[in-house]
Amino acid sequence: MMATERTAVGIIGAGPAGLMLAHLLRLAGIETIVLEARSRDYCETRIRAGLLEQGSVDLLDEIGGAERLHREALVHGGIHVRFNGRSHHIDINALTGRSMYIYGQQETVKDLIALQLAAGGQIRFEVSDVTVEALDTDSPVIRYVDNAGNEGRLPCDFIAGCDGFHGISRPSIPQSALQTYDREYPFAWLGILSESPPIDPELLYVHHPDGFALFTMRSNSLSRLYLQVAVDEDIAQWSDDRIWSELHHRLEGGEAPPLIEGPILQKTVLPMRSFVAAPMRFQRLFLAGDAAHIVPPTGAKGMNLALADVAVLARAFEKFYKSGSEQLLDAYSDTALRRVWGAARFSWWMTALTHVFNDRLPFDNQVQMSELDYITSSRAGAETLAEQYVGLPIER
Ligand code: FAS
Ligand code: PHB
Repeated sequence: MMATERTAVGIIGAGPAGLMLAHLLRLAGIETIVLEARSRDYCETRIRAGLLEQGSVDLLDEIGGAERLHREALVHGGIHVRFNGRSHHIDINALTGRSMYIYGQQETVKDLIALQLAAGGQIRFEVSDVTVEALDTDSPVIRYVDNAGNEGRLPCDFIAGCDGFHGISRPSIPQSALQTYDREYPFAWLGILSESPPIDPELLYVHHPDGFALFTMRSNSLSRLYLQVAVDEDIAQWSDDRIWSELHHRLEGGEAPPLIEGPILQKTVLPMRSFVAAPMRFQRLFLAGDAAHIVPPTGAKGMNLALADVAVLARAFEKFYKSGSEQLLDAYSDTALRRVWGAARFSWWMTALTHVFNDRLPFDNQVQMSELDYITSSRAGAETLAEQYVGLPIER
């Protein structure tokens, strides 16, 4: 039986973008319904990003969603950058007055879901066959099948496509109306989650002749480690012993603290890509987060960009519902894309700075080493990295 209801903003996707948007709009008195393909449990346990910029934490504070974060997150003031067998500390807090927060993306998602449901928000999990239509009218519609197999038809004033890179929102926009910018990298990341204590209180980014490596963490007993591997690497070829021996090989040496091993709880190969779709709006459909852009995780920008997009979008909806003005809605795409390109450039730059490219000229490799030397020995160089890494304030 077809259920018909209506809401102001129909949101597709209960990731960081969709959930933050739903709550920002709730606080502005604007109704939403969130439609999510996966189960609540899946969304709350999916391992992804782990580093929050200061601006993202400020946003979570603003909506009253950071109480647990402030109890459990690890607050970082800097990072280590290692090359030619030597580590260099970049004191980001001293250079910018701002900090980073280590807090698993699934924890942020868990907090946002709890916040939204506690406030009476509507999140429909395990929906399927989601499609959008009538985007050129003032009553666009989301069609879907709910988790009991009932067809649903949801007319709304606006649709927010927060359904990630593989969602249905972006592909619903005619190709003629969308410009896409794409860059694939000739390598991937092998990432593990291990039950082992961090070897240092802060992150360690390593340029090694055999490939990039990153040491990060989720807590004082859970570490997250990444290795640069071939673009088509087969995880089945990587036993836990092989992973640990390669991590020892790239992360240790000189004054670096010894790596502490532990049971590997999860291991995956992550593709590396930069992708931007513009504009981030088509008629009454607005894209936010990974639905519109992907950055390589080297700069830890993915989740933070998703949150920044919806901070801008929420302000635009608020102005529309308060004053009828579409000025900020019309400006949304340009405003969001300015930050998106900044983060896309920084993420590409951090990747080019720290990874091994087999097709590079020896001259280029020397330039890379000189750039590593510059950002770790010049205050201006370190400051450039620091202000982008900790995240520029969200303009909205
Ligand atoms: P999300 O992808 O998080 O959320 C989209 C939601 O939409 C999902 O819940 C999905 O189930 C739902 N959805 C999809 N299609 C749908 C449909 N048709 N109907 C209804 N719902 C639908 N960034 C880092 O900085 N560090 C990392 O280590 C890191 N690791 C990552 C690992 C992986 C495997 C991936 C994919 C990304 C990773 N990222 C990482 C980037 C990540 O953090 C994203 O930028 C972030 O999840 C983007 O948030 P959203 O835009 O909300 O999209
Ligand atoms: C992570 O903690 O998963 C992480 C942190 C920083 C990065 C990438 C990933 O640059």
